[in-house]
Amino acid sequence: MRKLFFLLTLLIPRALYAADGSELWLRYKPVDAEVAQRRTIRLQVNNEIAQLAKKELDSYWSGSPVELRLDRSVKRLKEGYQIKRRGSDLLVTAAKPVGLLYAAYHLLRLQEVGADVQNIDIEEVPDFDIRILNHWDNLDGTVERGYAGYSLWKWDDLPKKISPRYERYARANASIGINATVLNNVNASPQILTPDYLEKVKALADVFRKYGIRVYLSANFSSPKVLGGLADSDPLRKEVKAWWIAKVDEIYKHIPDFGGFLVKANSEGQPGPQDYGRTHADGANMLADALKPYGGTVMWRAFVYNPTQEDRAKQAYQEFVPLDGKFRENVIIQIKNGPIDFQPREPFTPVFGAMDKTQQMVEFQITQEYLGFSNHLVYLAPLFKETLDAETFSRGPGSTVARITTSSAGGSKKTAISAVSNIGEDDSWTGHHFGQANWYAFGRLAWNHQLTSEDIAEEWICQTFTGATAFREPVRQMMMDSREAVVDYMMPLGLHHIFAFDHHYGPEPWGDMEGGRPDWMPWYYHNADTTGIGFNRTKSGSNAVSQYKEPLQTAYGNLTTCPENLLLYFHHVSWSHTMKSGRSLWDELCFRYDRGVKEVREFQKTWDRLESYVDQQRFEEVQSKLKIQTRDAVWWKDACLLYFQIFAKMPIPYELERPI
Ligand code: GCW
Repeated sequence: MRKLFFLLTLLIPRALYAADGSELWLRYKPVDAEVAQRRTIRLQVNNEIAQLAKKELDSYWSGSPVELRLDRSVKRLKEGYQIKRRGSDLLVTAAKPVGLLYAAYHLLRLQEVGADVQNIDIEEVPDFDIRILNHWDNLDGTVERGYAGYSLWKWDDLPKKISPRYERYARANASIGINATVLNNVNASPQILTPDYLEKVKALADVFRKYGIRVYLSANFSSPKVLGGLADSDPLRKEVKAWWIAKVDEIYKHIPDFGGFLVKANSEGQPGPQDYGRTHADGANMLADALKPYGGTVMWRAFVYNPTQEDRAKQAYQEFVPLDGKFRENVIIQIKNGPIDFQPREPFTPVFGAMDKTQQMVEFQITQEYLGFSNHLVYLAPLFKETLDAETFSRGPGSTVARITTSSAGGSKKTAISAVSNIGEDDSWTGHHFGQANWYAFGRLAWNHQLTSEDIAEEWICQTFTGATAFREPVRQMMMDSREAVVDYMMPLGLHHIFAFDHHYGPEPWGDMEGGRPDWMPWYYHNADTTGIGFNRTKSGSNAVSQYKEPLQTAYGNLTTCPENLLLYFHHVSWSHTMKSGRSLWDELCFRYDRGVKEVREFQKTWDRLESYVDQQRFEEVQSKLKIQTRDAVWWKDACLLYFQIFAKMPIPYELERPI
């Protein structure tokens, strides 16, 4: 009998869910006829998005009756909503139809996590106006830095054939408040702006619109020359401006709510205004002027660096800060969270807060280019929050990156936040089931950056797997520990960019290419020699610290006050330097690498213990990824320690595991 009972408990949770992860966190159970009878979902307005809100609740909401009300006069709500109890009903008010849709997903989320809505009285307004995914999807179906299969967008089938996945994609985004998407890679093919492709883009925009999602495109700065046959693409030339104006008109004829352009210019070989002796502002403003009559926005990236003598970490600041105040109102400078490139840990980019008269936005990377691709379980909410909560001191204490990027300096300026997507055509959407949590977390933080990483993880776990305490708590803990674990086994203490050349998967601290670009070589970043290790960015080195406001400049610049988790980012430190733990730097490095490996082994054990709570397929898929992660962690530890030991000339402490 007991055995039978045990077998049943194994079967029940598994039977409830789809096995391949394709439903993401949207695993609502359809309500039965009795519930549908008992509660009504009332809606007065006749609007497609509002109807969708009603439909979602009709299908899945099993609580009290709901009245969905549109009140355009409550302007402060923007895309937000209020949910209140009125007698036995719930009253939902929004200023825009999409607010009703977001409220519907809010209610369903509360239902899934088992929250009490008896005395509900909430008002939610998104922190950022534009909450946007960047797809680095190429027109040939490949995805740059994509680890979840080919692109979702089937360009050859569009516009005639509409994959059902487009709508599922839009719904998933709407459920977490994402309201915009850039369809194509920032290394943009000019072809995306041809009439044929605009038809295809229009077909996607038509699907996304009813979920409140606007389409943006990455534009290649040479498009006038390549597509229009002009002699060049000089932004100050009359014909070039006219070409863009006509192109923008054409786009809006197809897509009346087109969002605008994302541009990577004069970066890693991409064309840009500097090709013609013009500035980033000249380039961005020309596009902004063309978009302005339609309310469109230019997101102009600050990810620029060249193989000069100058420290790569300083270059975005040097190119952009002098242009402060020169950009049009509808230009937003899109800045990667860290000065180098989406590393496991970097300080925040000092451009944040250094351009008071210019709208700025963060670019995060959800796809794990530098974090073990879709093989490693790394929950990114803590990383995102580390940047958003970073204190820049630009306008005194409290000037966090979040505060700077959520406040627009008046006028018609919009605020925005972006992240490079990890989505592909894989059944699980993201390659790793836990990669879904990072898509989810980005959306939730873009809506409310004050949510805690723990709370977001809880929500996601309850909706994606189960709310059972015995499952939820250890999984949440594993997620919370995962970011520090990856820092430990890849690049502790402020080490950065010691990845294998080009693909960025494994370690290659020894990497050096005769005649190659020095700023693409790991040695450039770790500078290990017999005296020590680390990049000297203090006054006696590249002086990148000078780009930070006081008191950060002094704190980072001083060996004793620099946070240890950024030590080797800012300092070249002697191997025998005494760390806060009392260990030498070398021993500390060994200890951290070893700790990273141990942590991932714990993740394996945690997951194995939870087998009975997860369907077989997802259980095994996560289990096998954790095996890869553990092997990779050992590989990282051994490779880095054995290599650095050549310089440190010190033994690996005996209590730690020997390299294999
Ligand atoms: O992180 C680096 C990537 C490139 C990427 C570039 C960028 C799209 O290695 O693949 O190109 O950054 O952000 O522009």
